This record gives sequence, structure tokens and C-alpha cells, in this order.
Amino acid sequence: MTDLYPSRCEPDPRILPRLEPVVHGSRDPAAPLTPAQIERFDRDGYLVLHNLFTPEEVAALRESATHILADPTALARETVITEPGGAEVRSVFMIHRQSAVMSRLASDVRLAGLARFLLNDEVYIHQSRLNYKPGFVGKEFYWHSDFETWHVEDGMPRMRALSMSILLAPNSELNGPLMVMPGSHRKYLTCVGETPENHYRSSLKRQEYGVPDPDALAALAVEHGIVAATGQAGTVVIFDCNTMHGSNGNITPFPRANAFFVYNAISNRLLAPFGPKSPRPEFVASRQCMPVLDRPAATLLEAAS
Ligand code: 6CS
Ligand code: FE
Repeated sequence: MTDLYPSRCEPDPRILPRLEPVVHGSRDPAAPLTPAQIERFDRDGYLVLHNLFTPEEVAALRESATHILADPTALARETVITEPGGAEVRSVFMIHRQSAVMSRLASDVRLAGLARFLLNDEVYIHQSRLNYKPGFVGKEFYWHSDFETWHVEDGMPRMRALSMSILLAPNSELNGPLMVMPGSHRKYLTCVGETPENHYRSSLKRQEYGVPDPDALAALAVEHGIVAATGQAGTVVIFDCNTMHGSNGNITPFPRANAFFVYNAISNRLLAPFGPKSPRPEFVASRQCMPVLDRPAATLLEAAS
């Protein structure tokens, strides 16, 4: 397949136009989002849905996250990522296949239903993770476009995927919330530099390749601004696969725990990587493409009981 978004293969960075729509679904009255919400996601490349989950559901999700974190040895070892230079857990990947509660959360219609609408297709989980940004020691996630990595390193052909971050603790301006550049999703910033083999072993701790150059980032920030996606626990932040985002470290005592699910359109399943020879492993880039159930049997609280 032609590489429509070549990156990490030229000496100088470029800005290419986005070729796909942002909202693939039609704006019909049966849509699970209001016309204003649809337009905002289309325009900004992200959307904050406050209090999508009840306090009881949030409590169950936090208990599940605490249980997952309490015994990392019970998890597939490669899915547990520690902070650079430390032993604190930074992320746990593939949570939808290691926790019944997280599996049920991923298929919740309040999430998967929105993904099916926005992507106008059946969806599967490309990647899931619990990002813990522990108090005092949680490190930053530098600016990047997820799609640039998922295209180059995973072979994701088109921009027809999105992330949903479920806030399990308050994300304030202070404890390292997700920061986005509104509108940046319509520009594809190519990166320079080769991709090291098995890059994910270091990039999930601190990404140093597939990182846009400072001049392009500065120009993007001046043109689009930077917004912190804050909210109470139970809020959901939806962001397009190509929205430029990052987050600061957390030196407050208050952890910033979020569950992330990446929904990819079934029609956009991974091909061979467009960059390195060998594909990244299943836990970080799924090639099994199991469609998310649209009518899970139990409720979220039942799955947690
Ligand atoms: O490489 C990846 O897939 C992961 N890295 C970042 C910084 N965001 C997306 C994803 O978690
Ligand atoms: Fe990311």
C-alpha cells in the first residue's frame, strides 16, 4: 500500500495535510453526540465529556485500577512499564485483556458507541493502558501525534482511530493533565530520524524518536494554542489519533490515573509497519482485530462486583 503519511525517512520535517475526515459518521439525529459536540470534535480534534460515569462506577474503576497496580507480577510482564530511571509503574498496557472490569469498560456503549459513530465502522481495541502518573515522581509524555507512531511503527494506514481517556482521579491544571493543541489534528507533522529496532522498549518510558521538531511544534502552538483537558474523575476525554498532545510531569502529591482505550476502525486494521521491518508486539498494537461487543452482558457495576 502507498505510504500516504511518510515519516522518519527524510532529512527535513514537513507538514502534510490530513487526507481523511475527522468525523466519519453522518450528523443524523440518532447520533449519540449533539450536533454541537460533533462540530467541536471535528474542529478541535478532542472533546471533553464531563461526568460520563457515576461516582459509584468511578469507585469501582478505581478499585480495579488499584487491584491491577497492587500486584504487577500477576500481569504479563512486558505490559508493565516503569518510569524512566525508577521502579514506579508508569503504565500497564493491554488492560482490556487482563482485567474483567477494564474489558467491560472498553465495550461500554458510552465509549464504544461513540467510537463506532465517529469512525462510522465496527471498532476494535488497538491498544489499551492504565497511565499512572504517581504523585511527586510521574514523568512527562512529550509532545507527539499518536498516529505518527501507529502509522510508522504499527502500519496503521489511515487516520480513522481515536483515543478515549477515562479520568479515574481528578485531572487538574496541576497534576500533569493531558494537553492538546486544538485543531492540530488536521496537519501531519513528519519526523526526522530512523526508528531503532524494538523502539517501544524505550519509547513507552520516554519517546525520543517520532517526536516533532521544536520549530514545527512552536509554530503549531502559536497557531492553535494549548489547552489542558481537565475534569473530575468520571470525565472522558476523546481525542483524534492525530491530535498533537503531551503532558507534564506530576510533582504534586495527587496521582493522575487514567484508563486509555484506542479504538480503531475495523477497515483500518494494521498492515506491515511503514518504517521498521518488525511489527510491535500484540500488547501495544493489536493485530487480532476482535470487534468490541456492542451489547455486553453485564453492567459495569456487575462486572466489578
Ligand atoms: O507508542 C505508543 O503507542 C504510545 N505512546 C504514546 C506516547 N502515546 C500513544 C501510546 O500510548
Ligand atoms: Fe499519546
